[in-house]
Amino acid sequence: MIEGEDLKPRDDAASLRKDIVEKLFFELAKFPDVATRNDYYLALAYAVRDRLLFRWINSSRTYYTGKHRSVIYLSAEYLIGPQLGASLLTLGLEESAKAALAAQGVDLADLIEHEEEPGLGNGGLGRLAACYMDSLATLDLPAVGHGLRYEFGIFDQDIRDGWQVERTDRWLRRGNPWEVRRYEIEHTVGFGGWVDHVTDEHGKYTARWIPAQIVKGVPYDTTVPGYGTQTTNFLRLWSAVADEEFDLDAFQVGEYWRAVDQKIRSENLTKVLYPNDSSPAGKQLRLEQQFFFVSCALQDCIRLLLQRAPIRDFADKFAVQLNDTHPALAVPELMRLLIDIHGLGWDEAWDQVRRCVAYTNHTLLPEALETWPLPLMQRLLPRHIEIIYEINRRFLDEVAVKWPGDHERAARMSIIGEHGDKQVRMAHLATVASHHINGVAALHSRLLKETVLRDFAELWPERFTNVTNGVTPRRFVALSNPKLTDLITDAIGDGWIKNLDKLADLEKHADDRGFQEKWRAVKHRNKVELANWLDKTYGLKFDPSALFDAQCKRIHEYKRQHLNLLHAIALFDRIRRGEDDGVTRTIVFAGKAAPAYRTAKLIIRLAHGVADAINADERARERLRVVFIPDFNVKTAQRIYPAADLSEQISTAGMEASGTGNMKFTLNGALTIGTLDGANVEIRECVGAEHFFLFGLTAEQVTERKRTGYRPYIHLAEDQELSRAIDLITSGLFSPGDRGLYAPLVDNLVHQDPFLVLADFRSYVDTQRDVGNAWQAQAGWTKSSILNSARAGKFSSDRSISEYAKTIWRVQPVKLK
Ligand code: NBG
Repeated sequence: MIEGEDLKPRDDAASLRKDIVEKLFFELAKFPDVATRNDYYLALAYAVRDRLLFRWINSSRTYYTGKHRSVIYLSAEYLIGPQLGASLLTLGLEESAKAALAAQGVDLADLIEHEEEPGLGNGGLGRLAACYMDSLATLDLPAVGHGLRYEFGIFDQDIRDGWQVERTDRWLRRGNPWEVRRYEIEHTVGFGGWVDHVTDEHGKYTARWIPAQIVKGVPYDTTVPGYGTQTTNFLRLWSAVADEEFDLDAFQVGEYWRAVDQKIRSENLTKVLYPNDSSPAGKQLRLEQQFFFVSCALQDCIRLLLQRAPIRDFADKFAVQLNDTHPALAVPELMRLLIDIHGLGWDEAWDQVRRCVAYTNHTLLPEALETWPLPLMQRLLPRHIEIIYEINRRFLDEVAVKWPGDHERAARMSIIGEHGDKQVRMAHLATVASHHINGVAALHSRLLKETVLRDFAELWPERFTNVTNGVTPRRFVALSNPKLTDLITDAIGDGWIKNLDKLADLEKHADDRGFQEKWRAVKHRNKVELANWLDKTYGLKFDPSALFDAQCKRIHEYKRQHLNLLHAIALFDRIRRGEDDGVTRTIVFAGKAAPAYRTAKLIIRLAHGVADAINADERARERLRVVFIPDFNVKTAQRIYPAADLSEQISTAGMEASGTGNMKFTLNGALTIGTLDGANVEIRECVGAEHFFLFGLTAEQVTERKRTGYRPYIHLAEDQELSRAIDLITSGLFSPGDRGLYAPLVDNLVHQDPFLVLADFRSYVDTQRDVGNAWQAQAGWTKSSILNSARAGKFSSDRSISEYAKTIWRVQPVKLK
């Protein structure tokens, strides 16, 4: 008999080389002499995948017989990044792979570079989901991430004449070697139609939903290996295909086109990711996507559960986490499945939901809180809307008991919003159903309780908690910053990769001149590499000895890239006026704008305008550069963090829920200039106020300014440097031939300034002067840089996931057999 162990792939270079050539032959039908770079990439990826599958099968076998509870992570987005390098790191295969390929005359680095990442997310929220999957596996926690397999992920960003231009992301065009399609699993998902209410011969009332349209969901699985453990979990992404049985009637009456049209429409469901960052699109297709994937996920959980346990064990077996409100339809869908399909009564079903569902909120911005028009939801999900109404009725009874006669409060709390057109408020639905509701940083969780969910926090204070975000040190240090990794590991051993608090051992080296020297050399080398890559790829130039000042994130007014630009313009203006503080700076931007977000796109245009004007000025360009790196994604992010000296975290206080880029920069030794917003607050607490450049109004002061009537133009009168910067924009210096180009941006700043850019300008620019001074005292700067890394242990996603596991999910690690 063949046993699993007999199949175990061997990891030495010779075995791996044989496997690669075998994959070339038998998967790709190529012999080495004619194999392209993509062929070699795929062959290596398949060989690596075999090793991942081997681990995965062992995990699945353990889970299959176990009695543990698993995490079901529901997220509409996962930004997992390129897989090859990360898999080699986890499997400890880098050296063998390098040698195996070298023997074939192929360069590993070239194949890693070749890989195109699946951009199945917009930004922080999707990347957080990916970091969490990594930590779940690393901590041996059984978990499945469910999501959508978009055929086109987030658009690729080109820059033409300084403008963002979007290109479709055809990430699947060269094949995706990392996924496994599961042909044996499929679930049907209904839309539209009507509901029959029947009372059977035993007097039992039942509802039966007769959908008008049926779509099939099929899963594609991607392994998620844990680091330093054999545990391997998986991500299950659902893809929509047409339901043949349904199409058949149309065929029978000869309506070929109707049948085909139906098929095309079904398959459109998972075609494309909505490219909005923290602001919902309100489109029917988006609602369909949300329902589609949670329905598939829950049906899949029930399928697995019923193989071994009765339906009543659902909540004991699964902890269902809603990553923002995008998967909130899981609440009525689970109710429907339990009641209509599996015969539970309302109370029993609600008890199951309440014991397994928890909700993470990721934003306070009112415009970003999801609501769906009631008529749309009624038409698309007639049974679910009945269930939502019943949940709401019972919930409002509870509110009336606590606050009798307080109709205003009841209206505020209702799941159905009655202002103007009726809406379903997804955050309320998620909150009412969840045993825990958490924000993503201490400040955010506090503001959540004080503002958007205040009434709920008064009703159920015990349900509210905080879990500050974290990032995986595997991808964002060990993989992306190998030189720093070696330096740290030489100094303190490699335990920090799995236990990031161990970075604290670096503190004792912070004053050591020799260590500082090496630390600085690593940063410098990383900058040189980035500079070479930028020059080669985009012809963009910067001086690696300059202070590398970086703001990399989605472009949004609340994140205030335009505040950063006003500073750049002020520096340019100073240089032109003959003031020189002796600091050479490169100010780097990277990030995508939502395609319909005009102001964000104009900010990108301004960044290019400023960059061009500086470049054209011989004196200025020696001191100052503005560089916009196109197409920010996980792959480019991995190049930027290791090279950064200064991390820009300058959102209006109270607006950024947490931020996670801030953590990635800190871990890689960048110092932060930032407001007291999101996780910046905790980063500053950890690294120490003297190693953090704080500026700006606090969240409370921001609220107060707005309450008392904020008038931005008074700052123009008070601050000459500010008014000159604004004048330079309107002068046309940054838009030759079109003076009015930035008028919408400038008018908005001067007259409305909803994000208090002008109010924070002086404080920001003065603090940037402190940055410049600190930079010139190299030893002090390097010491701060070391301490930033050393004290950032808290920001590991392993810490976040341990907190979720203990306080929210009540799940235990499972050791593999
Ligand atoms: C984003 C916040 C970030 C936060 C990430 C991850 C949404 C809705 N929110 O501040 O803007 O870091 O979520 O929690 O995308």
